Amino acid sequence: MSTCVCLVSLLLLLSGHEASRRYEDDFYYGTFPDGFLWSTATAAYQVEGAWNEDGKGPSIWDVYVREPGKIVGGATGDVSCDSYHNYREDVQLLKTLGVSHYRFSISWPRVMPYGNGTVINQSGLDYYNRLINELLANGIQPMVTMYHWDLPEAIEEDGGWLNGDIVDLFTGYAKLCFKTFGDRVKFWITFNEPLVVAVGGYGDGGKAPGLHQPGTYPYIVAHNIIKSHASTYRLYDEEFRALQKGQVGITLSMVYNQPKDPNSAADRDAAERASQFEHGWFAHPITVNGEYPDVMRSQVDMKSKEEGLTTSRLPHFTDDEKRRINGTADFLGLNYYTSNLASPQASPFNPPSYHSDQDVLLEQDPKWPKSGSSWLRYTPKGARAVLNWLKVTYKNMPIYVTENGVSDNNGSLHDFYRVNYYRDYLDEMLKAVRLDGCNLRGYTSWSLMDNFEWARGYSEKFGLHYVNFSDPARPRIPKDSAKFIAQVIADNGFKPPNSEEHSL
Ligand code: PNW
Repeated sequence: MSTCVCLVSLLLLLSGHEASRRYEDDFYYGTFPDGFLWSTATAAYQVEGAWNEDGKGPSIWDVYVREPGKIVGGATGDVSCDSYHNYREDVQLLKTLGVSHYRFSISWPRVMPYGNGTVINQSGLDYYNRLINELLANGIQPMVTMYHWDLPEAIEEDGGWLNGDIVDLFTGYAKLCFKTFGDRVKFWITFNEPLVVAVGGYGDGGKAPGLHQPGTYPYIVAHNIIKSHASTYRLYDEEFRALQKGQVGITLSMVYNQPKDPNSAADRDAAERASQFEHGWFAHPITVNGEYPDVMRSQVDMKSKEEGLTTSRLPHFTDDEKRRINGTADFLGLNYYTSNLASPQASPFNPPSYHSDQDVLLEQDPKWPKSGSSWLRYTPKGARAVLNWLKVTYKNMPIYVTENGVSDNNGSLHDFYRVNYYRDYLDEMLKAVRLDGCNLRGYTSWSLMDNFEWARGYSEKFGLHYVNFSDPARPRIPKDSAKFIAQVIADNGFKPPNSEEHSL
């Protein structure tokens, strides 16, 4: 009897203590909740091609890829997968995968060649109408990103995201999208990864338009993106929501910042600081209180002062703007690929940059398995951890994984490492839902097919389908990972190996 009581209390103690780490090293069999959304993704510049066809205006990427030395192999997205002409085939691939949704983006300069209302390109609108109608005819719902990095070049010539006029221009473009497609599109993502636009495009210059002012531009760009997002959300509320009944959110790229030594308070603080700079930068004003995270405000204010500046490099929202910005996401989109180890690092303030403002050293463990991209290592546990971080930090608001995937450099059809990656990452997400109560509503793989991987050209491939880029017809062939994902979707998760219906 007393042994029994002892055992029970020991078990209780252990389960309480270990609750957040249940099944940490085990595979967990189970299914996602009913109604879980399954999707796969592409982006306009990465797949469409037809860069100057039928009245499309140039985007900053059409210009950037023509600058010598910017893109591996001098590649461009001029043709890429040629989805502009092959979209019917794309929809058939989606049908075979069994997805409920398809995430694609609209190219702003394809529908507004100058980015403003002076010219509306009907041929561009027709293309997206054809794609949306083809999806719906095949039982697939569109999930639409309005901005996946391809700004109209005409707007960049007026300062792009650095010029506050862009807020009204973007809202005008968003209005055209809601008006034209909103009868059929119920899932809107205003921006894909604003951090990459701000830091990659205007801070370190590795992405279009390739500007390099790392201490100031990223903060100005992000400020204008947040205002554009909020203005678009308010527009939907005021003019479209009652009739169209869709949802509007924003997608953030989230590396999971893990304390280098979990037992060190300084490392835990560093990890939290990095996460607030990366994710809180956008999620905090939009979902918490209309302001940047406290730690970001204090760090950048302090560094600005040290440099002798009289105003902070991190701008302020007015009270009116704060009210307008707070509460403008029906969901957060999460792009999760990899993790970092965080520890404190006192950075010199000269030269100031978004990175040095954080006083954090971010690195990866060389033992983590590599991929075809230098920044991406196999870190499935971060998927569960980042979902738990979001749950705690943003009051368990609805989350959709809007990208997750892995690259190689050869486009192999027998991509067992990608199958392993998807299986392990998805299983960690399943644990987050079933064991930790995270509010994850859907999952999107990146990508439907191999495509133009920005500055890496065609040298890094993320596709579930192989694309032959030397064949003018751009044929697509399913990889083993496509069959695997189709099975997971059919099972809505992972059935135990002895389950009768399991057909793998
Ligand atoms: C995403 N990170 O970018 C983009 O949305 C896609 O267009 C792109 O093709 C895909 O990932 C693969 O690179 C990311 O640092 C940029 O973790 C940075 C990170 C993740 C994704």
